[in-house]
Amino acid sequence: MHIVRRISKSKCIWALTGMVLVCSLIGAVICHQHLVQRTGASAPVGVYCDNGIGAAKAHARMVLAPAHTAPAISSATDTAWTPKINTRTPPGPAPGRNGVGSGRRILDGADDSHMQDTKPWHRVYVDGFWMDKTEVTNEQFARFVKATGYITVAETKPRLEDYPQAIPENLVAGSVVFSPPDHPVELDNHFQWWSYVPAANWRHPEGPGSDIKKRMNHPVVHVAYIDAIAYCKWAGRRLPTEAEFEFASRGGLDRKRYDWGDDFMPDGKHMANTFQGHFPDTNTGEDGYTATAPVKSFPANGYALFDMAGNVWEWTSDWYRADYYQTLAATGNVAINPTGPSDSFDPSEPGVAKRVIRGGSFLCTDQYCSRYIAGGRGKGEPDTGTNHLVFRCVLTENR
Ligand SMILES: [Ca+2]
Repeated sequence: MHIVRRISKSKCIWALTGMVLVCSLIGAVICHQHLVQRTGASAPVGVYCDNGIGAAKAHARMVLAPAHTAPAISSATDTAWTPKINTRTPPGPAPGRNGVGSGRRILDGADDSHMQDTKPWHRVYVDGFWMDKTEVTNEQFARFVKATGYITVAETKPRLEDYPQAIPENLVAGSVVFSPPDHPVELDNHFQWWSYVPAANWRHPEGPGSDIKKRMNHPVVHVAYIDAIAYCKWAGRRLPTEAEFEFASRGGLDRKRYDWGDDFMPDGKHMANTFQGHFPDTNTGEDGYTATAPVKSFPANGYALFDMAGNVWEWTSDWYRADYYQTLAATGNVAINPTGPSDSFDPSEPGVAKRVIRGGSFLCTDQYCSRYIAGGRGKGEPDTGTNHLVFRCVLTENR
């Protein structure tokens, strides 16, 4: 009963807070829709690892995406894009990328009581591919922008025709930034630590007044899914599927809790950039970082890939469905190069189409969310980035 009451309280607070925030931005009509939508949520406290993603959209809830379809952002949007999987092994060494096996059979999933969407274990086969050794950095993304003139979603003023229910003056470019309170708070209302910041984008991660001059080797942040797709296409690569990401992140290990084994801190050593202290108000940074870390700051995994867990979440190309692993397992077969479900459904936020994100971030802690574990899954709306979400690309011979 305690659990039931707690969830109910959480839902009420969430809805009320969301109502206040949304009302202040786009008015009571959208607010009502938002409230109605939110009160259908049923996920318990502690599983909202993608709160930043969901909160991002709360700055206006300007797009109420129809269920199971990709949000329409612009003519350049390619959210329905599905990667082509090759059947051949990696072609050999390539600068900045590492080969990730081929013809290997693994088990995907995780055994964690708080992560029902990671169950059950199921068998997966992926062909070999190449993967960027690191998350895409500010320096790399800057080269892409310089070459193409690309403007990210966060830098773009939302168009009224895309958000016809919004009040025009509230259509301002920006993104969601982790803005922790200075005191302990209940973990049932993520609006206490996420804020929509006008003019926050990859060049200004914390908003106006911040910059990336000393962070060029940090992962680029505030990149939406479509931004990631654009970068990978420009680079002649693509985003990894969720199965490819998990295959790569496990580094050849089988059913270990973490990418590096079963001990979170072997020999007392931090193996990934996560959150230490008391979430969300006190980040002690015992691992050396209270926000993003330069790539390669922590040991590589068994495939010589860095930061596959922690630091920042990473986009994959799969749609998110909480029941996807159940569907795969029910076939009784090995899933061959799975590319995700054909549609998206998140029980905690019905009607909002999401892509899978992986790896967890510098904000992950077992006090709230420990989805940096191998097999941990996250989800995010394709047109939304935050300051703890990036991507990396993979390469196959036929892309
Ligand atoms: Ca940290």
